Amino acid sequence: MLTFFSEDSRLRQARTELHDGALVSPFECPERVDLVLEQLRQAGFEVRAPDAYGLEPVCAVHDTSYVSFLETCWQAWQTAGHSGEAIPNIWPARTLRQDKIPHSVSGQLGYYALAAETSICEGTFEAAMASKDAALGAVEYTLATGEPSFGLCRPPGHHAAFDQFGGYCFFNNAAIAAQHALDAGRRRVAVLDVDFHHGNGTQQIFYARNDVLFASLHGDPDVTFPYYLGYADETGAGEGQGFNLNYPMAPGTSVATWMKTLEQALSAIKTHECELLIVSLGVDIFEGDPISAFTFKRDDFIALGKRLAEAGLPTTFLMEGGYAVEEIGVNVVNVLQGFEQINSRDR
Ligand code: SP5
Ligand code: ZN
Repeated sequence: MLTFFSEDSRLRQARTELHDGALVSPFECPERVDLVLEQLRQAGFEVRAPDAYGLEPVCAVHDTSYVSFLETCWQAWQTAGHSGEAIPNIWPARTLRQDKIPHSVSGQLGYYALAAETSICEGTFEAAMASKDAALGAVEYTLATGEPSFGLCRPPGHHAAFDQFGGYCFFNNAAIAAQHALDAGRRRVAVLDVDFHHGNGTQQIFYARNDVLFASLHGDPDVTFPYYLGYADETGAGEGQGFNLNYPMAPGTSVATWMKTLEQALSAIKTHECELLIVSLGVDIFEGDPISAFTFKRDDFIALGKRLAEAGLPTTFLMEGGYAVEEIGVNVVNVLQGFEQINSRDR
């Protein structure tokens, strides 16, 4: 399967993540892409560098002031004299004003962040740009040819909302790709999110719209990040009513139950006549993932790929999470190879 990847994805090399009350080396590290690339090459998949698409497709789903903040944050943080990486430590919480965007970079960090684990450092903006270019390259290829593609996006995207970063995400690659497909004339796009964590950003961006069907299988937010979104009763608003589908599942849920739940999501995608399938592919559903709690084994990823191919739609896969670094490449490539086994058989 043709893969799109930009080397600039490596430019974010954060040193700190707030985890378990300590600053640790981030789970979302550049080595992740090395292991995926190695397995893609072993599988004989071509890897192509995407074009640079600039900021226009980003601003089609994100707030321009938010984008400017990301572009200037690291410089402003250093100018303000801080020594570590940029990490928020105050937010416009419920009892504070929601309508002020402070001048200070510390105030802006809280305003534009939805979580504190994700630091901003040198190269973060450039890597986020590279990541969305991989998504755009992949989706453009699928739109042009009908063939499946894989955007090796790093950093990931699905937690990034209209004007907030967090959960290792800055630009919402899946949302950017979905909007790009609509702007190219597709009438309805499905985003199927199989990452262990709820895709709160993708949900928020499309919540009141019926041209993007968002379906997400994830760890129950009652006990799992991002905690404050991803419940089953979030079904969309206004015109978007019925176009948001959440399938929260308990930590430890079996693969059999997960696959049965996938049937519900795929059946909704079928009923709603989607013309393109974007898969937010997080392989943190793997049993060995250090921060997640589902139970996929290596071979289960092949079965997942096969089942997604049976949906019969033009499909673009976009990399989201997956932190069992040694296994990430095998797990990703298993999904893509499983998909191709069915996809090529059917033509
Ligand atoms: C894209 C993506 O997968 N983002 C995940 C962001 C998760 N950030 C917070 C994780 C907190 C995990 N705590 C888990 C404790 C397990 N012992
Ligand atoms: Zn995840």
